[in-house]
Amino acid sequence: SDNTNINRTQKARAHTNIALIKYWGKADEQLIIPEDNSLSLTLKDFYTDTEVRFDKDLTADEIVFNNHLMNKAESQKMINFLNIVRQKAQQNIFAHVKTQNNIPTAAGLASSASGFAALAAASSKAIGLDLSRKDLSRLARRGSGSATRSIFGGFVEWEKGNNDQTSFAKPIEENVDWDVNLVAVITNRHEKKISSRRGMKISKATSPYYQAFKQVTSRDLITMKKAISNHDFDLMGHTAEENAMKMHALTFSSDPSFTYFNGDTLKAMQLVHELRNEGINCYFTIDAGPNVKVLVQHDNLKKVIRKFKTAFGQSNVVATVPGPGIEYLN
Ligand code: 2P0
Repeated sequence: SDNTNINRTQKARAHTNIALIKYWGKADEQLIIPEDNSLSLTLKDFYTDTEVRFDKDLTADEIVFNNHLMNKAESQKMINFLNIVRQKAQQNIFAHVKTQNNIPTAAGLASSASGFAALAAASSKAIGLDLSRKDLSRLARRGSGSATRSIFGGFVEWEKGNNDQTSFAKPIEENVDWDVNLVAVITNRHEKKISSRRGMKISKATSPYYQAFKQVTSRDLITMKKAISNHDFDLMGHTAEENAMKMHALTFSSDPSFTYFNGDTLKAMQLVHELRNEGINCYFTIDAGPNVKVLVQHDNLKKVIRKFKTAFGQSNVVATVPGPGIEYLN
């Protein structure tokens, strides 16, 4: 086929996102169609840069992650994703992929969201597809659910849809021009033991509270959208914290039961409660790992940072603000 322009390097940057209304369960595991809509905030300082070049002389994909050449097992999810891209472009040609996580102070906040969003953007463009952001969101979804949302900046909603065509994210407020800050508290830098993929599957199959979670999540989503449109920080923070706890209740109530919390996670949650008792309005949310993210406004930011640095150490506390969607770097 005519692929004269294909042997060129395409670079893209995608930022990670933090879910304020959690995605926890799939209606379709193959296509990654979620059980419920979710809503997230894209973050400025945590991102992945990926470059892709398709090369007809290659006999397999070659993937370098943080300067380390991945073996077949490590790169299988990304190879599966590139197979989808090749199929869409009707090209049978392998790729050089170089991907770098730019997460301050090393691991702990590594994310499949920014990883697959960056890979979707770089690989689709490198192979000659010119996708709209909606179609890019649909493509990123095939790599990892949370990546669906990282195509867009600011506050983003992933509409669950009911098939490959209708399940994609939409921006709610791309340029967040009001006072929202996030402080990430790293309590453990090691990779989680139970992947989100496995954790949500166990929860959906076994937690007696799963249907209740679906009901409250649809209500929380409405409240969250109202909070965002009114720029109501306290309603946003409170709703995010409550929704996170409902998600984590699904892990505790699964069979076998499990949790992403460690002792320091609980300590960080307690510090947020203490700060609120002191009149400092801040709220936590926690993903499928032990690290805690604290939402806070500018006037209280320094106090919150000081409190967590004292408790967890200087290098384990990183502040950021809302960030942009996909960027092509060339
Ligand atoms: C989310 N989290 O909405 C949820 C809430 C964490 C808590 O990690 O199986 O890595 O690749 O679709 O996107 C979502 O898990 O799982 C996730 P897959 P993903 O961000």
